[in-house]
Amino acid sequence: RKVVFERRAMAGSDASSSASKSVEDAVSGSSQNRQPHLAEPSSRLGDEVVDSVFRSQRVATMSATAARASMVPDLFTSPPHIRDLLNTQSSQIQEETIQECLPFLSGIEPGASYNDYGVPHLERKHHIQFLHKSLKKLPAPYVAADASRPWMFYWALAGLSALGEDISQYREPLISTVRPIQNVTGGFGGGNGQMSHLAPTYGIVLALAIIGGKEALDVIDRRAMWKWLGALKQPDGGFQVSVGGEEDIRGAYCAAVIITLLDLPLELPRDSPAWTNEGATLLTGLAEWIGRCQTFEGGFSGLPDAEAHGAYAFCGLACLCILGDPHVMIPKYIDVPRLISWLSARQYAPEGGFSGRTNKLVDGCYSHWVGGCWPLLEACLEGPSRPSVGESQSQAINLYSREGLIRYILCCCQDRTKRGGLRDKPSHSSDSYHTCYVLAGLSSAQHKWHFNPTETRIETSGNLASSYQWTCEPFVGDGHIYDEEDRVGTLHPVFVIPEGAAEKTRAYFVSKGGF
Ligand code: FPP
Ligand code: K
Ligand code: ZN
Repeated sequence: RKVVFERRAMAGSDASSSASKSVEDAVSGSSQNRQPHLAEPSSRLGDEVVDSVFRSQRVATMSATAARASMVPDLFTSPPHIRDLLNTQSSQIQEETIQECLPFLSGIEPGASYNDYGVPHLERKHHIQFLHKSLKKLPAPYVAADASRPWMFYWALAGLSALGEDISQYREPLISTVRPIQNVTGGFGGGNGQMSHLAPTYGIVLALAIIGGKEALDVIDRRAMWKWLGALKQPDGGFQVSVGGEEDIRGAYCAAVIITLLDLPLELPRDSPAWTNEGATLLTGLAEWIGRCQTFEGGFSGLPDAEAHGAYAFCGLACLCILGDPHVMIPKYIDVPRLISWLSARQYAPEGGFSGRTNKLVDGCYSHWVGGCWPLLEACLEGPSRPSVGESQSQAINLYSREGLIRYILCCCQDRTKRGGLRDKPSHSSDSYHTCYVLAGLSSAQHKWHFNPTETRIETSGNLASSYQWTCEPFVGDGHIYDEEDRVGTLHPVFVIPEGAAEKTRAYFVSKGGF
């Protein structure tokens, strides 16, 4: 690999480079203690002397660990070249985060097993066990997460599916658990007796779609759902998340997912706050409303005129990709170059992962919220795929470092103890939310999606049929730094459920027809 050769050459010729330091640190295992940024001239000179005197000895005793570290490009083992010199709490915790991640990225964890690229394997068995456990009885402190139970069904089922695990054992318990959470006035709450909210409704609809089958899908009262969505639709085009609740871009995305998967009619109920005698629908003004969420930075905020955040970028882009074809809808409503600029600034080095917003820290869950934006944007720029997708990968547009993301995920986000699960960053505990979205990010980095209307799998004559026209293949090219055994399953780039599940759900409701 080009970068590795460069670094080896530098270690032989210019001992003051940080590259030679990182190999040395890898040998001594002292990366954690390195104070990389303001390297004082005196200690640098010291390093040079030590380096030249002991180089031959060091090479002779170079352990397997150091050999491994030398497989990792400098970009992921050295402190960044450009640093924030303004000392604030933000710049301090950024520096701490780099120091926290470097030992994991350098492949120097003792006793861990690494591949030829200095990347640890996916601890599939432990992550599967972790997710199964998350669906059993939880410790008392989880009472605070009671209203998030529907999300937990989705996170575990999506994660287990991505890991290749059979989930059919959960069909009956899921059906009997979610049935009483549905309200007769439409939608699902966070638990029994709670008012309906778009977030848990989205989680339950996706969980039922993953589990699949007539009995599961028939739990959903589509007519009541349609009435309730009418009550949430606002005259300015957006959706409230609950009746009288906040109007935000989560609501827009969740509503669009539900409308298309359940193939609901678009006409507004007569008592909707958005009803007009000009025939406004559930979708009127929605794309324009999302366009208003793009901020001066280029990202998306939760509602117009607020701060851009990665989670909202995914909601906005995925919603536009439900409302129409990516290459049509995204450029029509969004300043694409400005969005690419903001999204690109979310990927950090040496960490390799994504942050959620300007001046904040990398976090594993943004592997999906930010990482999941790339396939949608790449499809926007590439346009509809021609039939021979396999050949087109060499000309495919790649907007981010898949290698960086995969390194962050496999090196920093895995709890590699027997607890398993994936996490925000090494200092944080694994949980099912991060497990789901880190795996979703890994899946998307390992695959190449095409918006491919010529290979449509279902009848597209109905409303909102764009999102059933995606096809996928393994990604080939730069960033293939994992072994085949560490590949995870494919998740639909818009719905984030296993490939095929959205198509089946939609087909089932289309075949059922109106209500
Ligand atoms: C900031 O948290 C996080 C947000 C402002 C939004 C989070 C929203 C989601 C993750 C999902 C929304 C999507 C749906 C479909 C409901 P923080 O300040 O703890 O994190 P940060 O420092 O990384 O910004
Ligand atoms: K965070
Ligand atoms: Zn997170």
